Amino acid sequence: MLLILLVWINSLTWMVTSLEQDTSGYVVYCPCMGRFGNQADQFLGALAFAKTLNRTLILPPWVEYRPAYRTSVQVPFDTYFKVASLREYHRVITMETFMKHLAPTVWPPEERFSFCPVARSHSPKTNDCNAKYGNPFGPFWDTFGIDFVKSEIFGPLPYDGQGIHLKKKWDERFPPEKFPVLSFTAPPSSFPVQKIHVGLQKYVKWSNEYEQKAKDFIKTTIVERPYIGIHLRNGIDFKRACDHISDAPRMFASAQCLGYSGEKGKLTKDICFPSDDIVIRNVKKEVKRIKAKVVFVASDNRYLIKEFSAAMKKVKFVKQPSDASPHLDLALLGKADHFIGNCISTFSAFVKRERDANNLSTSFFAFEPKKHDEL
Ligand code: GFB
Repeated sequence: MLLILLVWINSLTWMVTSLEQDTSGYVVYCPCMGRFGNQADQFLGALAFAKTLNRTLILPPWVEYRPAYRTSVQVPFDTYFKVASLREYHRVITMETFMKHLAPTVWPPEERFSFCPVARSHSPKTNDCNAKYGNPFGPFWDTFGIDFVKSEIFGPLPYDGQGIHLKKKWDERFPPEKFPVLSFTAPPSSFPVQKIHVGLQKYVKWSNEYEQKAKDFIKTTIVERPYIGIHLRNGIDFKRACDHISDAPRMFASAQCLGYSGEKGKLTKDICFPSDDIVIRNVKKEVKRIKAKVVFVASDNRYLIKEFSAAMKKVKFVKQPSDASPHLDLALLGKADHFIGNCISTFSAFVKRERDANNLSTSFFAFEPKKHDEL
């Protein structure tokens, strides 16, 4: 009873203090580049940036692209992830709460400036961020009825970097009293995620809803352990992207297996787009190694369930029913006893980071890490 009371008082205190204006200011941005894996990569850098500037991060909704919709769909951040876990690292508030309770006083319409490193070209106005030009830019800000009265082109001021110097530079140019909200047209962070920010994944925890969905799926469909989770990224978009590996040896999330300086190996076509044969061989090897009873397959295209079942008769292969939720796939891959991912995919990278934070193992298709004496 006492514990419940304490938790209640704690959350009440949080609500009261977080709904007071943070005089150190806020950072908000549109996750306007890429789909979930890309957005999640950039989120970690943006979280670190807000902490460095000692401004509250306004958690933007996730931007999703659904077949039946003409424009992007904005899904509140806390649909998928717990806000409270992020507060163990830094002050955050959801965009919905900020816009409803704080924006009318902290960020009135006449003070809404958009921030971009350089003017966006191919857009209507020159020397302007054109923050609402195109999809998802316009639909994102329209979700909250936000219009901008002015652009602040902040380049060459960097957003990468750490510590007091970066904060000082930003505070000098954009003091919080005059610019309470820094509102970026795109994430103020690098893509792919920088090495120093990878560990922030430990503050990203699934919402109760997704935690429960994953537990239910494990109980009713996976049933037996150990289970291996695999991510097959084999849609046509990825096949096309993999045709360009020779021009981009550090493509997307490749650092997660090859290392940030390429010190653990070289990018190959097979790592990017492994053949069915390679995939089956790799799964077989891990099934044998951990004596897996079940393999959970997540994919954006081909699941190979028939092929796997023919090659491993005693193992059960399962997937979500059609219209698989990407987030439930991610949560299930994160909870597996072993995970085999696609090294280039940022969707796989989200799983790998979560698993690393929980000391769970990951390997990648067509990739053998160099032994120590080969490095
Ligand atoms: O997340 P994402 O940036 O990962 O984009 P990559 C891939 C999207 O495809 C996901 C869907 O956000 C999902 O919507 N998807 C991929 C999946 N795998 C699965 C899966 O196993 N299950 C379900 N349900 N959905 C790269 C991008 O995608 O693809 C690049 O980083 C580029 O920007 C390239 O677009 C072609 O990193 O895999």
